Amino acid sequence: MHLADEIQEFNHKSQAAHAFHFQYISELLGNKGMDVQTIIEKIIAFQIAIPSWALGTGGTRFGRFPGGGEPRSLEEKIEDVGLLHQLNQSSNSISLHIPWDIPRDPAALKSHLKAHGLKIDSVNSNTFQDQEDQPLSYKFGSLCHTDAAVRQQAVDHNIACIEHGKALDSKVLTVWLADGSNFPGQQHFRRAWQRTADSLANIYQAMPHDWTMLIEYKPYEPNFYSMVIPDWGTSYSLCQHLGKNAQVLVDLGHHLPNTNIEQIVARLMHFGRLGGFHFNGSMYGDDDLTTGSIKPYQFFLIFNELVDAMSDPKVKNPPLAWMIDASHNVKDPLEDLLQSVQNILITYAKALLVDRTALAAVQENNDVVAAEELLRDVFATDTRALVAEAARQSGGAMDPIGVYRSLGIRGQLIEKRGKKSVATGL
Ligand SMILES: [Mn+2]
Repeated sequence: MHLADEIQEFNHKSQAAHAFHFQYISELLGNKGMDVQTIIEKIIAFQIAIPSWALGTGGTRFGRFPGGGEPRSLEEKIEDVGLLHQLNQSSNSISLHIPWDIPRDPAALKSHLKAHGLKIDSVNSNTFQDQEDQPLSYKFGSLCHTDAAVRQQAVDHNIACIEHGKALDSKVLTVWLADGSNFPGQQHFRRAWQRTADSLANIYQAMPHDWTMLIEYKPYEPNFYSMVIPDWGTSYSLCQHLGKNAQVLVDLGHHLPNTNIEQIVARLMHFGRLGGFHFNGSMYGDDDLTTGSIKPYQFFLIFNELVDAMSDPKVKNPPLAWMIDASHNVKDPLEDLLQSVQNILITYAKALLVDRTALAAVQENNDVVAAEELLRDVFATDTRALVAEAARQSGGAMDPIGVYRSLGIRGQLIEKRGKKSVATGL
């Protein structure tokens, strides 16, 4: 039986239970004057890119414990994302990492993508590690390096990424720099910023006019004293230096504990400079845990700001690139991604339920308790039936992980690819 038919059969089996939950939330929202079908259509339209490096089991510097059946090639990575998309109908693109996923035959790859209903999202450059055939080392930085020849090598690599992306119809280059210093005095802060800005300008100029450069920030790791781009302010300053096609990328895990990420998101959208989003879960730092697994309320508050700005016609922020950037070492990577997408959709759905007119009124009146209660009421609303209904209407599985497990898909992948196949990447 084909997977599409299997999905229909599973949906059919749980239809009665689903109808009960869906009826309840439909009445609840209907009584508040909301149109449930409009919300469902927004959930269906929300698509999250899957990074090619999240399809293998992640690890730490201490070890890696792959579960087998990992994709051995870019083609197999596309097959895995195609499988995810078939299950949840919400993962219609794949983000590539160069040089881990250099497309050898773009035409063949494009037809492979099309066959799976997918497209290429962003291309991601890598100047945080040395490649075997690379003449100069990034040990002391790439775009910020003191040696102009190293900077040029890193610029050329980013331009090569743009070329690979053009061949696959991508329109986004994501730049994350590991550049920084490990000890006080090692790096001159102002000169490092200026060299980075000049290098980025050379890449920006090589970018087609309809492309976007996303600049990601991170407070620490792999450098532990200073990072050249540690925070959103530095990313923003570089974007202003470059031009309107440069945007800040917020990665949820790239903040120090207790940072008010929802306020950062609101600020950047107010300035029209939020370009993309990397979803993951974080306890301490860049933990790359499953999205929404640790602080679901904070995640809701972030989505609340995103939806608030997206639904305000006065906000002139471009459409955002949504991507998962996580991979963990104790879960089946495909189950982890299915969980993450479900958590994102459930939280997005909650943010869609906020009565923005009522919230604005209590905010303007300084009614602290009413404002907080309004958000808490929405946060406590169970939106899973809305997400399940969106999946049902778009041909996906109402319970994607249930279907994945019942069909023994990991076992099939191990049989096909072997117990010891390990995906390229982190
Ligand atoms: Mn990221």
